[in-house]
Amino acid sequence: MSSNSFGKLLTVTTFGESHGPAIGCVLDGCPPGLAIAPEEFRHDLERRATGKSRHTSARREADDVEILSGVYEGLTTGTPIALLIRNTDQRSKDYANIASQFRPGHADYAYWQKYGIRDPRGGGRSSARETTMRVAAGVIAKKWLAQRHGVTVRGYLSQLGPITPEGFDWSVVEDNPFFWPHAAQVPELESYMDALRKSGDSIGARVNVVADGVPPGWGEPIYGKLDGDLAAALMSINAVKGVEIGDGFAAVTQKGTEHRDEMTPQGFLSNHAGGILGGISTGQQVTASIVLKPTSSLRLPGRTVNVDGQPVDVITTGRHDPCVGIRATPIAEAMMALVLMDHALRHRAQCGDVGDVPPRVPGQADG
Ligand code: EPS
Repeated sequence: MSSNSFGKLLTVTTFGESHGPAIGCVLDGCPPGLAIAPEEFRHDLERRATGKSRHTSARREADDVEILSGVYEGLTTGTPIALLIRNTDQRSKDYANIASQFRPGHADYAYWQKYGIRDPRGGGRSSARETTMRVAAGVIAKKWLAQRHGVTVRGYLSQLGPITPEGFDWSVVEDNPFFWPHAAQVPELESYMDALRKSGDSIGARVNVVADGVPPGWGEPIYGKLDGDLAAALMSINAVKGVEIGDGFAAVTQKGTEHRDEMTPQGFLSNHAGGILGGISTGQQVTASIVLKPTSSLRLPGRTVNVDGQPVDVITTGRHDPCVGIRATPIAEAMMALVLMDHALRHRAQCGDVGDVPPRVPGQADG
């Protein structure tokens, strides 16, 4: 399988470039009978889209989804679901000057070294435009998880540069362009971003994503761990440089007595593990956190080399996000939902009848 696909029983393949005629995906392995209509993609695609606030890229795409296959009379048929979105607002001339230069911190250098050829328009395949299709595929996964298992996947921005939330309320996350969980700080975020944009620089961010309602048992030891697959899926998002599950790197200073999640007949007393033990869900909330690096496309000049290896100063013009993390929340949700749905199907395939017989008590004779 090529690396434009992921998943085992539910596989997602995306294709397309930022300035090509279209982007798309094929979602294969979705069970039949799930109702899905083109307009159901709109909400999450708009949450991710550019051009929605002054704090993101000004490119304006309609992001209208065409369902090409796998759905008949509004229901999934069990065959591959192909989704297509046509690109309509490419401005490739912005990339004329940097076609022969490498932006420091950008994938275009590594692509050039690997393939010896690249589509420089909008970053080609390395563009965040590709994440549109992950979000589209994630809409189907979110719907199936909610209907079949009552699972919900939600995220929020948990740090923007130096700013961290001073309060938390899920109900305000969707009411501001940052997915920020504390309404009183939104003006501070606006001012920070306005000053940053004026300066021409960019900034990193952190996004937290959680799944509620995940039953115990999803995830496979050893090389198909739920946390391993989640980490890979989240790390595959453009600009992600770090992934944590549960307490993540904070565990380095924790004592065992602090980190372990003690259990009572009423349930767990804490959730440092992020809802996953031994690579398998425990029935607690599944929690993950990702860090996105600051955007490398900057109008501030930087030293680099051109394709001939000559030193040059590079300036990137065009419509770029000063903080890609601002739009990353729906992408992280989609990736978590797709991994969870894949594991739900895998669990059903191997262990679907485990609950039919009582678990064997160790040491007790059969019969
Ligand atoms: C991007 C650069 C910009 C963004 C784009 C991601 O593209 P362009 O230079 O063509 O305007 O607008 O994001 C999207 C188009 C999108 O839908 O997310 C990049 O370099 O990654």
